[in-house]
This record gives sequence, structure tokens and C-alpha cells, in this order.
Amino acid sequence: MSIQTLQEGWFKAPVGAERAWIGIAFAWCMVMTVAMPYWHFYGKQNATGESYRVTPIEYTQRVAKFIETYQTGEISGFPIVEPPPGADAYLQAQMWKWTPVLKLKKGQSYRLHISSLDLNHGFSIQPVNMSFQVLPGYDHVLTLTPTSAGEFSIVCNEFCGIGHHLMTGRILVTE
Ligand SMILES: [Cu+2]
Repeated sequence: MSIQTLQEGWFKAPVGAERAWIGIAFAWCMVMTVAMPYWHFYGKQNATGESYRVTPIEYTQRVAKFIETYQTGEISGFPIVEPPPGADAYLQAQMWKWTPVLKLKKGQSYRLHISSLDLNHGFSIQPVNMSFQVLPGYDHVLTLTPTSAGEFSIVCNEFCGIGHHLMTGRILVTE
């Protein structure tokens, strides 16, 4: 029950600019309703939507095994890991670093596993500007095929504490 009873005839249909803005908003809703399913099928940046439950401890073990198997070098204290084309590649997010540095080949596909050991992070590849959520407890698998060579930065785009701005990683793509 409300405090005041509405007076008879309280509703007045919108007119002028208000009516126009409601119309614009409604039209935009209709455009998005069509565009979102369309881009799901025809866009070229779709996530695979493949994910599995995993505990942080299990995930660190898989990452450690991955590093041990394919490590080829080291940069600024981080292992450089070069998985063979088609292989599973692992990336671990935690406050406030990405492990390891991945070295991939242009034009080859990899199954990239991403997960977090502590809290929600955001996996964003720059400068291509792709963005994925990284959640503890879930192993999210992306099919990744680099289309250009070079050095790409990974930045965290979910605020994750005092060191958030320092949380950067690297993916190296060779010809
Ligand atoms: Cu983060």
C-alpha cells in the first residue's frame, strides 16, 4: 500500500521531446535485439563458450606442468613458454600478474585456457582490444589463432586491488 493514493487521471501521455526520446530508445532496443544474435553467428570474435570447473590448486598444477613441458626461455623473471601448434596453452591470472609469457606462431590455432587463482580479473589483449572474464573456479577455454606477428600486451580490465594497474602480461607472436 502506498502512502498516497494516486489521483484520478494522474497519467499523462508523454509529449514533445520526451515522446521522441522514448521512441529513439525503443528503436535502439529493437536494433540491439536483432544485432546481438546476428553478431553471435556472423561476428569474428566469438568466444568458444567452453568452460570447466577447476579448483585454483588444480589449475596451478596444470600451469606448472605446461611451463615445465614447453619452457624455452625467461623474460623479466617470467618463463617464456612455446606450446606446439594445436596444443593446449595455459595462462594464470592472480593479483597482480599473468603467468607465463606465451610465445605463439602466427596462423596456428591454440586452445588457450584462462583461469584465476584468487578473484575476478579481466583478460584483455592489446592493441586488438578483445576482452574476457577470468574467474576463479572456472577454466575458460578460448580457441586462439593469432593473425599478425608481434608483441601483444595483456592487461587486466577488472579492478582487482591496489596493484591492478601493474597487472600486465605478454603474448609474443612469431611468423
Ligand atoms: Cu586483475
